Amino acid sequence: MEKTPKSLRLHIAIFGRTNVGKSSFLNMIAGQDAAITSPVPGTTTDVVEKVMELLPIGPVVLLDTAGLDDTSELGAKRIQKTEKVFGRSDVITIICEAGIWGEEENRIVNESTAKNIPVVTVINKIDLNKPSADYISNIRQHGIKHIIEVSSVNSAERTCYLAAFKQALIECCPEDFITPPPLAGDLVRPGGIAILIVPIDLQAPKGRLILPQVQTIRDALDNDASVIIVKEREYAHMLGLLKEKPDIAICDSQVVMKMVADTPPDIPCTTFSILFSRLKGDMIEMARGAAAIESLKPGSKILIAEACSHHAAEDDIGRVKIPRWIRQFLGTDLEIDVFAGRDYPDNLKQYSLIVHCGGCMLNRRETLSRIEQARQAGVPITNYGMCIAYVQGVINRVLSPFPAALDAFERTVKSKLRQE
Ligand SMILES: Nc1nc2c(ncn2[C@@H]2O[C@H](COP(=O)(O)OP(=O)(O)OP(=O)(O)O)[C@@H](O)[C@H]2O)c(=O)[nH]1
Ligand code: SF4
Ligand SMILES: [Mg+2]
Repeated sequence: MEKTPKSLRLHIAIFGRTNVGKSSFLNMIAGQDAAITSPVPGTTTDVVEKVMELLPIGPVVLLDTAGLDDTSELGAKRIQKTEKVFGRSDVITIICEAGIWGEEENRIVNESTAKNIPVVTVINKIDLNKPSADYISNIRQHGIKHIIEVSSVNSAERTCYLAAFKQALIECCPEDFITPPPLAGDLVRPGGIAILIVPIDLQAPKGRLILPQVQTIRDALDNDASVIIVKEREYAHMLGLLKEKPDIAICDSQVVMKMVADTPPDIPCTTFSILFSRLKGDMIEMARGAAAIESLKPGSKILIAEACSHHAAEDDIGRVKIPRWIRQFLGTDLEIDVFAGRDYPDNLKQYSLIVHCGGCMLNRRETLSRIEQARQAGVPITNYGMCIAYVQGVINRVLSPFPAALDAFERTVKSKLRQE
């Protein structure tokens, strides 16, 4: 479980004023000194991430942040970093001290409410100051149901504080963590077969499969199905050998045209990237976004957003191949910006379309938050897999295992045609 990717963990952000004991609380929960603490306000300057197993909730990441009232010279920069953490938080904990509640705490509550992120309030340092009934009822008046009282430096009581914190998390944990949307398990019957088509080209990492492939294999196995893994060249041959039709064929987007050409019409097929658009975000919104490609005009600006900053390969999918395929498809030139890593531009309105990577390293809330930012800016958003399937003319086929997404795509295409 130590190896659970970060993107699948419940992200618990720790916010509050400087010196209230945010880092001490993280250390108490983690049972080790993961973050530096000191009596000097402004000790934590960067986001500190601690991955751990918080049973029975499961794998989590605790995110310790800089205080939101930091008035030092570098304070504004730190606060900006802290605020970005909202975008990837599944649960927010506000650390406070008895008797102190003001603008900083209200800001956290308001932002969490606006983003629909559940809040747990932790009243810390109760060894110094016990909260009054009025103080607690004032917090409740802000709509906060989950309040616990701790002393982060009292290790004798750790078990008791930890239990209270877990209980609060279980009560407010987002539904998605309890029942995440399926990856591929609903597309293959117990006893059925999933064929995965995995190109082993120069970009494939040496000696291993990549995360989306591994997760899909695991999901099929969890659903008592069998998995056959082939390269694209062996796929048609393997289909010929099978006595029974597979329930689903799933390929890497880069070989989607070949997969569709080799797959008889009665075998459903899709791509890893499309599966991930459902698991991590909003598949229907991404399908609608693909329909916007057709309306791009010469000089339209496109944002290619990649969640990891990796060394760009010569024939990089985001930087080279997708821009080339879109330009070829439209027969026109376009302006293309590439953003990689945690950066996601603030001024999305300048773009006519966002094409996002599969987001396998992002957690669901972060992907949803990026989709929401696009929606608020009125910019269509799609992902690599849908974009590639669209420009290669096979999107209807690879969306057909998902009738609601296919319907959203077709309706958007029709309404765009009517507008033109
Ligand atoms: N008595 C008492 N002291 C505490 C408690 N929690 C933290 N402290 C002390 O308060 C001081 C600040 O703790 P930190 O954990 O560094 O606080 P922080 O909120 O992370 O502070 P910044 O990183 O500066 O924003 C340290 O001296 C801690 O030892 C507590 O429950 N009781
Ligand atoms: S760039 Fe996107 S799709 Fe590629 S590994 Fe990172 S998160 Fe996954
Ligand atoms: Mg700190």
